[in-house]
Amino acid sequence: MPVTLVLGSQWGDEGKGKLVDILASSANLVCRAAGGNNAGHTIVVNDVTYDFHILPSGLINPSCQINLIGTGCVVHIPSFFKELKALEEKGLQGVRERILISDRAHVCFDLHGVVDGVAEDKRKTVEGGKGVIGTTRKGIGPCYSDKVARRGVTFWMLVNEQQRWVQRLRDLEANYRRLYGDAALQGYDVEAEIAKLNGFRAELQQYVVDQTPLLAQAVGTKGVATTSATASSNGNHQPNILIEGANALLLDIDHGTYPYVTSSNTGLGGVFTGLAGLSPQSLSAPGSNIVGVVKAYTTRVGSGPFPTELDASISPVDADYGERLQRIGREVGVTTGRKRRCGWFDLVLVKYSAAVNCYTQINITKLDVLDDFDVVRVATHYKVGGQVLTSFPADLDALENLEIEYKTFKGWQTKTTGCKSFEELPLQAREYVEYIEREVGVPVKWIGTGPKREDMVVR
Ligand code: 2SA
Ligand code: GDP
Ligand code: MG
Repeated sequence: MPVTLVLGSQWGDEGKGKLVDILASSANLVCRAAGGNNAGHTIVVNDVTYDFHILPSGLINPSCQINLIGTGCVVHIPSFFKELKALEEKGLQGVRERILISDRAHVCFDLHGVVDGVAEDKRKTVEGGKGVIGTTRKGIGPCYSDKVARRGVTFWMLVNEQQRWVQRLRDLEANYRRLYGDAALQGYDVEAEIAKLNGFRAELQQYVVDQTPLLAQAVGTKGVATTSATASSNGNHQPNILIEGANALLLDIDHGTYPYVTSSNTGLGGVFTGLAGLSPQSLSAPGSNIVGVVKAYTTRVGSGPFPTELDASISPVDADYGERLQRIGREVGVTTGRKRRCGWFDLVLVKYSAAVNCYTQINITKLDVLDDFDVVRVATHYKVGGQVLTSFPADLDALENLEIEYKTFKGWQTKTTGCKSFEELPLQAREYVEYIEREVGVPVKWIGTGPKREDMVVR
């Protein structure tokens, strides 16, 4: 059975959620592999806007019987329930019957959120604030740190080992109080958090599953027990599987612009560590694909190097292009409401992303945002000291001080929203897409021309 991975190729917010929603119409198992409610995926269907953070976007589609939050994820439980409720209030049916959480996923506590904020505030006071990461303050970094330090709490522990998880949370609190002092954690009440989570435990029991047999059976791996969850998926024992990437390759803890990254593996590798049971061979099944979602320009929210950023440090004209991308593209964080930084398309970055994530298909998104531009630029090469770099550098100082070569395209200055086929797109827009396709070396299968589900040209 086919497995489709949808991965962010730049710094996030490429429009992964929209593609997942479209592909979910032919999937019955949608999985999140990594991350937490730092992610924000906006989907517009029938003029209703849905925001997803920790829940998989497959929930919009009633045919998606299983929506799994995988082992590689961290879940803030009150936010999980708040998001379920928000979807129900927007009229989605049966969401509680279609959501599962891996028993090995980790619990992201309120404590982690508090500590995330404390750590960010502390970074502001060091080296003139250079170390500020611009996290979402959702506790993602501290939660993954505790997981790696082997003192975190899994969902299995939470629902089965009452005394143990409570003790662990108390130990975590004591640890952070030692590290940051009582004043920093003022206002955090561990007993209140324990009581709140105890209130959720009974309902949580029904969502917590052993993910490995579920996925292994879904992909057809031999020698695993049938689980009631996969057996009941549409009566189909080999469901179409869709993996919803969160964040993006340049935010990957290993392959991104470290330390200005999130704390999980957001790239291809994280799919396999985060979703045990999904064999790499399943990707060679007919119809399987790794789809890179690539915005037609570049955005970044939070700190860190951004070679093609269009801001006042370059020129007022460039700052104006950047401001227009931000405004027309409505580039505002779904989770935090922060304005996203904007810049031209960066081919060096996307080629690097394709090399790491091995895309077999690309979805170019938000092409329509460029519709009114007189020119559109693509960064083709990075240079340091006049020398062209042969790959995306690990050296952040180099990334901050690059000379960049751009190719300039004449803008198409014609509306692309509403175009139903590639041929209907204006000539210059087609040339722009074909150039990216040729240079990245991966076929462009979808082109986004607006936020709505129907604003997608399929080739
Ligand atoms: P964190 O909170 O520890 O994961 O932050 C670390 C860095 O990762 C960035 N990050 C994101 N970048 C883009 N989009 C994200 N989701 C939201 C959205 C962001 C928002 O969809 O708009 O609302 O601000 C996301 N989540 C994390 C973050 O900015 C840090 O640079
Ligand atoms: P994700 O994190 O990759 O799922 O992306 P986000 O949802 O955070 O950000 C993408 C934003 O662009 C959302 O507001 C989408 O509704 C919107 N969007 C997605 N595709 C398109 C497109 O092709 N054109 C336009 N104009 N907006 C789009
Ligand atoms: Mg997003």
